[in-house]
Amino acid sequence: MNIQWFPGHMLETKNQLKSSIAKVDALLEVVDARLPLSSSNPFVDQIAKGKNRMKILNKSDIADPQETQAWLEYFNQDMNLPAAAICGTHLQETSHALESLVSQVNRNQARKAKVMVVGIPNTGKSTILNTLAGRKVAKTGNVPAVTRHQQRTSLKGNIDIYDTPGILWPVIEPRQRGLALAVSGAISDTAIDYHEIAYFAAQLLLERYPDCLVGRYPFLNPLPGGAQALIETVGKARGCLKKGGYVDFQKASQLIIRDLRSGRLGRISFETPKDIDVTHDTDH
Ligand SMILES: Nc1nc2c(ncn2[C@@H]2O[C@H](COP(=O)(O)OP(=O)(O)OP(=O)(O)O)[C@@H](O)[C@H]2O)c(=O)[nH]1
Ligand SMILES: [Mg+2]
Repeated sequence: MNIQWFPGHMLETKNQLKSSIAKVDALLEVVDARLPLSSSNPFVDQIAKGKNRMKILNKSDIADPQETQAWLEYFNQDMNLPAAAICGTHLQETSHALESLVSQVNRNQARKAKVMVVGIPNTGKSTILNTLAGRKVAKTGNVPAVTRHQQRTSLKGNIDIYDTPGILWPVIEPRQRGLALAVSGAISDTAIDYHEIAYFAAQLLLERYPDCLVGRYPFLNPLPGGAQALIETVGKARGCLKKGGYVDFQKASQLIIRDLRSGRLGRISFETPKDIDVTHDTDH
């Protein structure tokens, strides 16, 4: 079964984007640096045709720096798509990315440059907007689908910037992509099974980031051989127990996911350019 989460406002946003795209000069596409390909919405490729565009790998402060570098090379060189990695609360990084995008816009300085911020939920679009504006103009939050309406803000440099609600697509396939998105926090908790996404996360951590696991959970000595054993050991050690002393897998799973999402497990990327073609299709 594939993950499905497509609340009504996303369809409405999609239609609004289609009709308002002609009015903007450039698109600032915000993806999650930990999974830059899985968090890229194929719909953006469709509406971006002929537009100035920049892919922003946000949350790079909690992504694996080596993988982020590999992704930047992939987008900038292999895909010929301007890309930058930033932390959304960092003024210099966000301003630099915006300036570089606006500099591509062919305009008379007297005319406003119109930039639209687009992407999937929870990638940090509104956070970036607040950083650029230097004040809280948009609501942000650590759950997906915080922004529900398009919002225009005027920035210095004669720039109008539009924040938009994050959008996904009706059925997220393949399953691996849905799981990576769920682990990142892009999909509502109501549409996911914590145990299943923790299993996926545990496999990733065991295979690619064993040192991060030991750093956060020093009691993992030796490292468990599989995902289920890892969740169970963490649950036992951290007191996630049910009556009778059995491990509460739901609680243990939530604990691991929280640690991973917050960066407490270290700087972790969920995918690398080497995974390409194995997990992606673009026909949505
Ligand atoms: N570590 C880290 N967290 C970030 C960064 N940018 C944003 N966040 C956090 O990510 C969460 C989502 O941020 P928002 O700005 O609300 O995301 P959004 O893309 O506007 O989300 P929607 O409105 O739901 O589409 C918040 O908890 C932010 O504090 C970043 O660069 N690094
Ligand atoms: Mg938002």
